[in-house]
Formats: sequence, structure tokens, C-alpha cells
Amino acid sequence: MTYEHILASKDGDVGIIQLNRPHVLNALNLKIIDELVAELERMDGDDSIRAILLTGNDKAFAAGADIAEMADEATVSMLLKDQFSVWDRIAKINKPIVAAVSGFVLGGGCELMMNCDIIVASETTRIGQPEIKLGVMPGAGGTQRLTKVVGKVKAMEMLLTGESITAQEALDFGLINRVVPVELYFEEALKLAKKIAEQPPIAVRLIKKTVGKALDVPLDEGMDYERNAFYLLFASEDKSEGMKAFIEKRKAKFTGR
Ligand code: DAK
Repeated sequence: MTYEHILASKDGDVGIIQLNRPHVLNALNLKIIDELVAELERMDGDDSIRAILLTGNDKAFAAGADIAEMADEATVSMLLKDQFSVWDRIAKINKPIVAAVSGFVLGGGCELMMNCDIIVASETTRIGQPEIKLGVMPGAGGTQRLTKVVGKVKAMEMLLTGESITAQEALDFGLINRVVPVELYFEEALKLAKKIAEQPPIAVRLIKKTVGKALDVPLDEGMDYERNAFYLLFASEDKSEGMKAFIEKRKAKFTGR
């Protein structure tokens, strides 16, 4: 499938999606989000893909929603387009998404990054939610996901000033996993994605889902969910293979069954 604003490819078991509107720092217009969601869902349903890598370019992962496109929108036109329902589908992707980010990660770009499961950033990355400078505020999770990760006071500072933070600060606040030199961020992210792609797919899927619960439900409910997912894995062929391979001192061959 070819798209206008994204590039999709594959490296072994890893599906790779690159946001590709470099002339506007990968500003997220409606079309790019439609294409991104379509490709994420396609990869999610493709058995030959076990992890997804999402990236931009060295200068920008994404500098936010496309301001030129939003400038003439009004409440009713936004409501009727209901673009958030497309956006919400990103959080429903079952396969793990590793983000390789660099340069500007702003507004919707930061919200998109926070929908990913593991984030590798280059040293030149700047992360922020500058919507307040445009007279608005985040609408795709920027107040909620950011606060859950970095805590109230840091989220308040970022959201109320609109100023961005460095990759190192983001690392210190637990917003990203790794900071590496700009020449290495993509390779490092790909390495992580490949490592995840080697793991048993059903366990990967249930871990992603269960960790997600930890942020959304009370502990008791999360523990129940975890236990049921744990029991469920004992019905998988990969559980038998994983344990047998350990006992036979060989590498397990996981099939996702
Ligand atoms: N939208 C449109 N164009 C953008 C853009 C953006 N967000 N960011 C950059 N560009 C364009 C610039 O207009 C410029 O285009 P030309 O003038 O060359 O035609 C080109 O990219 C290069 O940008 P600059 O010349 O400005 O480059 P600088 O290095 O000087 O500055 C910058 C880089 C990132 C500091 C600056 O471009 C900037 O401040 N950009 C805006 C950042 C921002 O405010 N982002 C937040 C946008 S609000 C939703 C989901 C999410 C959202 C909304 C709705 N739905 C699902 C409905 C999220 C909202 C937002 O993200």
C-alpha cells in the first residue's frame, strides 16, 4: 500500500512507519493521521509483524497538529469531523510500538509519542505541549497522559508555559526510555523492536494490555486482570515451548499460538 504522507516498510519481524511531511516538520494533518492509523491497524493484523517502529526524521518526529489546517476550524466543524475517534484507535493497537524520535516532538507529536510503548530519543530532541501559545490546549491526551507519567507539577509547568524540555529532562521524568546520539537513535530503537519481536507474541500482547490497565484502573482490578492474563498464557503453545526449551537448554521457537 502506498501513502501520501507516510512511508511503510519492514525489517525482519518489525514493521516500520515513517512520518513523511518534512517540509512542515511532520505537522500532523488529518490525512497523515488517517494514513498512520490505517497502516498501524494493517500491521497489527499482519502475522509476520511482531513489533512496530514509528519514527520521523532527525529534525522532527512531529511539530504538532497542522496549524494551517486547524486555523479556520470552528467548534461545530471539529465536532462533526470527530477526528479524535480516529486518533483514539492508536491506543487500541495490540502490538508494541517503539518510537524513535528526534528534533521537535511538540503538541500532537508529543501526544502521539505518548501513545507508543517504548521511546528512544536523540540528544537533539525537544518535547513539549505548546498549544497554550496558540490560545488552545491539548486535546489528544496531553493533559492526561503527560500528567500520569511526569506528575502534576512538571505537567503544569510544561502545559502552562508551553516550553519544551530536553531529551535528558524527559528521561529524568520517565517520559522516554533512552537518549542516544542523533546518529544512533533509529538503530537503537530498531534493536529494541527486534528484541521484542523475538518474544512470544501472545505474552507480548497481554503484557501491553495489562500494563495499560495499570494506568487506568484501581490496583485490585488491575491485579485481577493480570492474573487472568497469566492463566490464559498457560493455554498457549508458546508457554509449553518456552518452558520446554529452557529445560532442554535450547532457544525457544515461538509461533504466536
Ligand atoms: N503546523 C503547520 N506547519 C508547521 C507546524 C505545525 N504545527 N510546525 C512547523 N510548521 C511549518 C512552518 O510553518 C514552516 O513552513 P514554511 O514557512 O517553511 O512553509 C516549516 O514547518 C518550518 O518551520 P519553521 O520555519 O517555523 O522552523 P523553525 O525551526 O524556525 O521552528 C518550531 C520550529 C517547531 C519551533 C516552529 O515551527 C513551531 O513553533 N511550530 C509550531 C509548534 C506548535 O505549536 N505545535 C502545536 C500545534 S497544536 C487533534 C489531535 C491533536 C491536536 C489537535 C487536534 N485531533 C485529533 C482533532 C494537537 C494540537 C497541536 O499539536
